[in-house]
Amino acid sequence: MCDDEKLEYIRAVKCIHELPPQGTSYFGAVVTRFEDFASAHINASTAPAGNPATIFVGPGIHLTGNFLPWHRVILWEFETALINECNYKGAQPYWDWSLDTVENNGAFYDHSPVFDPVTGFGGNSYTGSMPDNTVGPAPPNSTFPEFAGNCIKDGPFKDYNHSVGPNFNLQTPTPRCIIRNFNSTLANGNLQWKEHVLPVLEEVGHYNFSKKMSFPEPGPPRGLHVGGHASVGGEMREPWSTVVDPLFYLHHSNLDRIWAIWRKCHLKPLYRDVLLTFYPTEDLKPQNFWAMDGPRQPDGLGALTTGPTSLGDILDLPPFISPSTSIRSVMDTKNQDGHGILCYVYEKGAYA
Ligand SMILES: [Cu+2]
Repeated sequence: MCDDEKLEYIRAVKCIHELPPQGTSYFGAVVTRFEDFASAHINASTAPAGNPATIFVGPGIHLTGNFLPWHRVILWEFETALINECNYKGAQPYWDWSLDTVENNGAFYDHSPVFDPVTGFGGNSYTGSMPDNTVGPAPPNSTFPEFAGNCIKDGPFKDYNHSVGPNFNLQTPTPRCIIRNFNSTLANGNLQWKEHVLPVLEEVGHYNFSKKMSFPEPGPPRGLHVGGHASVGGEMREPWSTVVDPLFYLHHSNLDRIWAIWRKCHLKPLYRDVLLTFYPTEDLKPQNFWAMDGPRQPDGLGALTTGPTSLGDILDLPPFISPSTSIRSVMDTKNQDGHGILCYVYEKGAYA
């Protein structure tokens, strides 16, 4: 993107921060239109069982078959709102964080152009990074701790307050700044193209692909999804209220782009027909390839919902965002089969 395009996107994101919310009758904590979208993510992520904050309890959107489709639809609706409500003239940008890792001629994550104070989203916390072992205690009813970080030091969102969150709070306005806590070690250890993205693209079967991208294995933050969140740190590391940092949309657009690249590579028409006819292994069964098998267990909390996820499954969205829609409707970004709601493609990046 050239600087004019970056500034136009930032203008639109600031604009949507300044519009009034539409979701207050559902979620008492939202105070801006931007937070309407944040509340949709918090809500769909589901709170622990019994938490009254969750009104539209869905099957959860992390560690699940609907992980990539749900995040795709919220990106689409966010972009649509920027265009319709803030007269945005561009497209939703993605952040190829691999360009900010050592792989790219020794690039240093903290100096990413994405963090530029004028043409980007501002940088680290005003106190710099602090060790992750300073994270605070887990909030009530949650197994996730409050993560370390301080208010961002500069950039267009430095003085913005958010009222939804932390974590799954949707009803009590809790004004606070965006906190960050950069971790370049995590970026270099999770976000390089050749070492980390390519092996994910080589996975066969949607379930394996999605799992490897999102939560490859237990232990410290790792993988493209969690690694990308945790490298920014602070609020971005919160499973629920991560969306109050606008970087959420850039990070998830890149994951969505990698999904689109994966589909392009693995869904060549002939190859697809062969798969659908023979599917010799579990991974290649049509339901795995198309429809994302696997358990749905919201954020590792609550009751286990068993798969398989199907193309007909509904992606929950609150009515002040858009009508809920099916996974089928977001599988093809170009809607070539006519079942869809999307119309976009990703511009070619440095590697793919
Ligand atoms: Cu999410």
